[in-house]
Order: sequence, then C-alpha cells, then structure tokens
Amino acid sequence: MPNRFTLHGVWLSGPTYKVGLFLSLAGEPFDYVHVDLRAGEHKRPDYVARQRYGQVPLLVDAHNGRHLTQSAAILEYLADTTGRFGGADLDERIAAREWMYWDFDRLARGVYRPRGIRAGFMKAAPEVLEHYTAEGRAALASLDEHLAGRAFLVGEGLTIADIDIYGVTAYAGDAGHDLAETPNVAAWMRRIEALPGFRPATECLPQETRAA
Ligand SMILES: N[C@@H](CCC(=O)N[C@@H](CS)C(=O)NCC(=O)O)C(=O)O
Repeated sequence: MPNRFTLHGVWLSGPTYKVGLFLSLAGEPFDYVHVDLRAGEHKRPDYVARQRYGQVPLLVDAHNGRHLTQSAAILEYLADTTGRFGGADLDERIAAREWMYWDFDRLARGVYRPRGIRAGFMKAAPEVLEHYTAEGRAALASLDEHLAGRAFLVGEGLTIADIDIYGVTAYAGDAGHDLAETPNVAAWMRRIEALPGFRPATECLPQETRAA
C-alpha cells in the first residue's frame, strides 16, 4: 500500500532533508521521488505545475491531494496534521515559527552557500565566500548563546524549530564552520542525533526514487 506522504527531492538538499528528518523522527514512512536537478527536471512544466517555485522539496499528502512547498511551511503542515513536534502551546508554536524565519534570514545562507561554493556547485569570488562564511559564523554564535542551558530551542522538547535548524547545522562542517567553536550547538545536535527515528541525511534520503 502506498504511504500517505510522497517526498520529491534531492538527497544533497538541506531543505529536502528537513522534511525527510521530520517524517523519520515521527516514524512516518514515506515514498520518495528523486528530482534530477542537473537534468532540469525541476523546471519542466509538469513539475512546476505541482511545485510553483520550481524547486525541491515538494511533499504530496495522499489523504487530501495537497501539494506542499517551502520546507518551513511543510514542517508546519506536518506538525499540524500529525500532531507531532508543533510545540506544547501557542507560545511555543510562535517561538518555533520565529526560529524558522530566523533560520532563513540569518543562518541558512551562511551555511548552504559556503557549502555549495566549496563543493563546486556554485561559483563565487573568495570575498563572497568569506562574506557568507562570516554571516554563518555570526549566526552560529547567536544560536550557541541561545542554547546555553537549554536542551532544545523552544520549551522542553523537540519542535519543528529544532528539525528545521538541524537541517542546516548538519552541513556546517561541509561549509567550513568548526562546531568546536559553538559547543552548545554541537551538544544540541548530539541530543537530536540520539532521538529515536533520527537518521543522517545520507540514510534519510535515498539517491533514487523509492516506493513503499
Ligand atoms: N526556501 C526553499 C528553498 C528550497 C531550495 O533552495 N531548493 C534548492 C535545492 S536545495 C533548489 O531546488 N534549487 C534549484 C532552483 O532553485 O532552481 C525551501 O526551504 O524549501
């Protein structure tokens, strides 16, 4: 029987990993469709008709036919519809959302871009690499400060804010950041990695299409 959720994505993609990680931590098996970005599959009209931004990830919910885009919005949808990791009350839900907006404003660029440049996926002058690296370093430092004395970003348990931001910090090393400089971030990551259902990106996302 097909699974409720089908994730369309790329195994190297941080935003795709965020969604796969939620499903894995929630114990929700999912079908997976590999989108070949190099072949331009994400820009083909049939794909863009389903994912208006022409990007990965795309999550399809077979219960209602919804096509969901933007990883942070998908995480909110999954929290709403599965009842997992949404926060204990309204204040926690608000705080979790704040962290997800903060991520895309301050952190993601300073990790994903240096990672892409260093891996040769993107071309950039050395000063551009240094600019993004400095931005990431500053964001990791402020995350470290917030995590001092806390187990998770919001409240007492795991929320979509942790899943969202873990989906960025998981690539910090590839981006040239040294997590030894942010020990609270490193300890928080280990805490998430010890949770039941946790899988690193390489195990969470197949490299090819996978049905249930
Ligand atoms: N804000 C989006 C970003 C998604 C994104 O940047 N996806 C990349 C892969 S990691 C992509 O599809 N790139 C191809 C393109 O933008 O044309 C999200 O969080 O879902």
